[in-house]
Amino acid sequence: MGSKQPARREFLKSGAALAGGLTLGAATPALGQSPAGSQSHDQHPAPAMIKEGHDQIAYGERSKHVTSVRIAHGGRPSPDSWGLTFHVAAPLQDSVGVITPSSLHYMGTTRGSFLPDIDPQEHQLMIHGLVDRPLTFTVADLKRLPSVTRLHFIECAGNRSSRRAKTVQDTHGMTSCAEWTGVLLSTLLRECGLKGSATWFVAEGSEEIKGASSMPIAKAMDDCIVAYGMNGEAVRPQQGFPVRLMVPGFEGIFHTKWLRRIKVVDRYYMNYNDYGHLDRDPKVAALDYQIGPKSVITFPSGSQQLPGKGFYEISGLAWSGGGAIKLVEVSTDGGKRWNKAEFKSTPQRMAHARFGYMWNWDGQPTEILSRCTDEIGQVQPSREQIAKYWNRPYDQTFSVPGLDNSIQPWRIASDGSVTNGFA
Ligand SMILES: Nc1nc2c(c(=O)[nH]1)N[C@H]1C(S)=C(S)[C@@H](COP(=O)(O)O)O[C@H]1N2
Ligand SMILES: [Mo]
Repeated sequence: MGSKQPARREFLKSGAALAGGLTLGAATPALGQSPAGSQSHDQHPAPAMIKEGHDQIAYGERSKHVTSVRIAHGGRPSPDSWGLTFHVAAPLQDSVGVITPSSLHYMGTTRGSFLPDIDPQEHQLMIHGLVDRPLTFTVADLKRLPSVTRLHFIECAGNRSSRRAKTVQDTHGMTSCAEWTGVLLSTLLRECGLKGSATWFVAEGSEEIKGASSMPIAKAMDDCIVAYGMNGEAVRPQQGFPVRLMVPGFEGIFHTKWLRRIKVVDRYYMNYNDYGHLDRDPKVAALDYQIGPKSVITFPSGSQQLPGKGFYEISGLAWSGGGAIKLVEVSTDGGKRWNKAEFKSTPQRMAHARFGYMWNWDGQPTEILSRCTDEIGQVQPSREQIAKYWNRPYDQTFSVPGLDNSIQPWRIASDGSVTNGFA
């Protein structure tokens, strides 16, 4: 804890610090504490009952009072009038903890796609090319092999803030984090036996567009997962059922969904997806695939409303392709002073980390920001720093070249309304 941060107990002791509406005096006794049982029932009539049909008993649904949904990203409707699905962003403003529910996980498609409807009994993954033994694996084969379960984020390279964006869903919703289960790709490649000349591999999906990408073989042998499980169940169709590749920390496009083929090769192959990286030197391109250290405050964030001055827990997410998040700092005065935030659970490597910072808002207009540092010491930059790095003039119209991991400011007005600090 930074020494400047008032102890939480101070907030809780002082009724004056409580935000409007949160008044301890109005608290009523909990059930069972009331001396006269019947009286307390009158005060607190039992809630109406949810009438659940067979379907909802067999497979649960969320409360009708919880309405947060994904939205089309980048102004393109999804599905469009031909039924093609495009990018949809996760509602980070309503997120708690670090796991994105599967039904709210962002979805990325490189050029719009129809979701392939794959029968897992029929599906096969082929590994061939520069290997001693080309092999095919059914989903059942994969499930017989030793598995790993790891928390990992995915983030689309198109996840960027702009002055036009209103909410954190617009600015940062193209990232999500889930618990993935599957077989390490290194396990499969060892079964096949890599030839000495193997330096790259190409992963290919099953749909028309294929979603093929070239990646360094070192990454394959390090921590890639051929995943069949997501958040305790089978990977969802939108996320690549029955198997998808997880390439922890790399740009989203490499996480090949509906994975059907891995070809081991001796050079960078130019695929449909790789054309986006044409301007990079293939020898060092792999370094550019990695997501930089990034964080964002999800509460309070754009379009939300603070009811009044008093204490709030500022909450947000931090992640990096470089490993685990080591430090998150929060500023509540537009970046003059930075305070150490607290982690809500142990940060995992290449996974979202949830941070919090207790803030006593004095009701004055201000700007709140977060920045993070990862385990290899990379620090999240501001837009101004990025502009300086690229030798470009900085103003509101500056658009970050490549991946945008810049610090996101949220502006708090005296009426408690929250807006994008870049606007
Ligand atoms: N086969 C295939 N894999 C794919 C894509 C695709 O269109 N086809 N889209 C990629 C892109 S651009 C992203 S950002 C991620 C998104 O993963 P998600 O939809 O599970 O969030 O999947 C990647 N894998
Ligand atoms: Mo993407």
